[in-house]
Amino acid sequence: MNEEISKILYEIAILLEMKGIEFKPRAYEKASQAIASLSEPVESIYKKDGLKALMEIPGIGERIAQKIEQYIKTGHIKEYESLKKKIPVDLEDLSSIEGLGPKKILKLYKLFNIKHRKDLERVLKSGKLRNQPGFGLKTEENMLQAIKFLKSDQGRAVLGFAMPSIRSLLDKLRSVDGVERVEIAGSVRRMQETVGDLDILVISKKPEAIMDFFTSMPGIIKVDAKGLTRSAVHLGIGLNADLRVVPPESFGAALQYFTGDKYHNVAVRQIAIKKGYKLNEYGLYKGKRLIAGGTEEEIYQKLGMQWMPPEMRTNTGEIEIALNEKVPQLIDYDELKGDLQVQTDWTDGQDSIKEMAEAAEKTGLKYILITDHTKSLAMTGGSDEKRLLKQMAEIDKIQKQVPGIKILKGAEVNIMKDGSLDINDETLAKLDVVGAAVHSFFHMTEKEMTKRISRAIENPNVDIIFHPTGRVLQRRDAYKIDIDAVIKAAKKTKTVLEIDAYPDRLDLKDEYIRKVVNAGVKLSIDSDAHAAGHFKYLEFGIGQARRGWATARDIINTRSWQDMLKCLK
Ligand code: DGT
Ligand code: CA
Ligand code: CA
Ligand code: ZN
Repeated sequence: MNEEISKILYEIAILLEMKGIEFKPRAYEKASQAIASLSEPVESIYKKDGLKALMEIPGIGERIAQKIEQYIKTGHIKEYESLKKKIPVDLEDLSSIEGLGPKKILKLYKLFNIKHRKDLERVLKSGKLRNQPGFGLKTEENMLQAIKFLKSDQGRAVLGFAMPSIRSLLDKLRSVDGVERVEIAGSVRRMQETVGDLDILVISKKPEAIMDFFTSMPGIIKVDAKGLTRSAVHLGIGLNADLRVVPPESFGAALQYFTGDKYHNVAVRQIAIKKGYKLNEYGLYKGKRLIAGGTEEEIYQKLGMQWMPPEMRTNTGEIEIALNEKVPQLIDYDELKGDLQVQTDWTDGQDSIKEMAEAAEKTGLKYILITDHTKSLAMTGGSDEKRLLKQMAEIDKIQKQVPGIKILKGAEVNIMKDGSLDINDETLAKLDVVGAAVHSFFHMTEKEMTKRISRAIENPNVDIIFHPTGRVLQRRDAYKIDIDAVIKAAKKTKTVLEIDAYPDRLDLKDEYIRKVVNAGVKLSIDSDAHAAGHFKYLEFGIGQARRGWATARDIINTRSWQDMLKCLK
């Protein structure tokens, strides 16, 4: 129910914004986020103490609590339905198109009766839109591109968002009678950004019991296959899953094979053939004799290779370094000490500075950098110079209440179209760490965008470039940029480049991380948290760093905050 209510509140926010109503949309948006991040069902909160209990949820006021109550009691919210009657558009469908905000959606509905993505595509292709004020040929191209992008990525899930469901599935499987071991292989184990399906391997004394359980779990949409060694189902979370029961003596071979990726496997198999072996998902064989199979380590060892972390297995050079025993010591999942991109309710974050600090401390972090948005991002309520100074004073006060974690002062300063910043240098110089990022004018030539970001890099106050390529998975491509030139500028000025760990950003991507590491430029891994529950996303930034072969030394926030500051320009 939380998900439904959260979605409706969010849609009310958009519908109100369409009508040009002020402030109220923001309240609904916050309430929507608050409901989405609850760890218990909202109806059980309501059961405890009614309306009063609902109002105790941070971000929920009396009016919105009444709406939620109405939904719990009747299954709908009247205001939503009357708004929806006036503007009957498929908001979820349309607002997933990059560049299409509430105002434009409304305009499209009024002009051409566009309710769905399909309608929009038709009108775009007819060329009718380009003559309308506020649209034009460029917008038309961008929107068509965005639609194409959405289509190409369908059927894959963003790993960081799907991971909690994946883990809870694995835990359920672990508790089934007879099960001795459960591992996830495939793209999930390699920590790929998005995953197509789940490849689960199991050792069990009672294959029948695990297969019965797997194919009859609640929420399953369809069973594609059911056998004693393999079953396949469509999970309700929008993913397919394969489960294989494997004998213990083959488990390592199966894990190696189903972890992939395909290109890595092909290369490893060729090495096996060259040595006179045969390698498949059951084991490494000399003729008919099993040489290795129980663990991955013994298979790689017999092939004269070092074992390497799954994140590296893409056949892009890892085979050679494994043969030469030069596999790097990648950054580990427990090595981050701080988080250098954290938003609060001073701008578009959901929780207060104190709540963010406490949540970060709970996840084991020693420091966070508060980086709220700045003034040219009006929709987030970005801070100007005066408000930044006020926030710094506030941080000093809050610091005393949370002695277990250091709160550093920073900002996510907006990089303007010409590469200048929207906060003056005098104020920036007072912050502990300054992050700068592009949030607008994405469609520039490569040359213009490179110049724009290089100019920001050259500002002596800019320490880190946040999400350096601006992509959002399944939503928009990176802007055009000459990454080598950006890395060179960062090197010259000692500017740090970020790996934004937010699951649908993961920006920089792995290929670029390797370039940064090779150039000896430093990186940070930051959650880009907009709520207390978001620090858990750091894991996926670390996974991304590992896929880019980064070590702890390459990442500045593996250090204490004092040593981290010494890495800055
Ligand atoms: P996904 O599911 O698209 O996110 O990516 P993967 O890597 O999980 O791919 P999937 O599920 O098709 O297959 C799981 C693993 O099985 C894959 O990583 C490597 C292995 N595999 C699949 N097809 C082939 C193949 O044609 N040749 C070899 N050598 N291995 C394969
Ligand atoms: Ca897979
Ligand atoms: Ca598969
Ligand atoms: Zn933000």
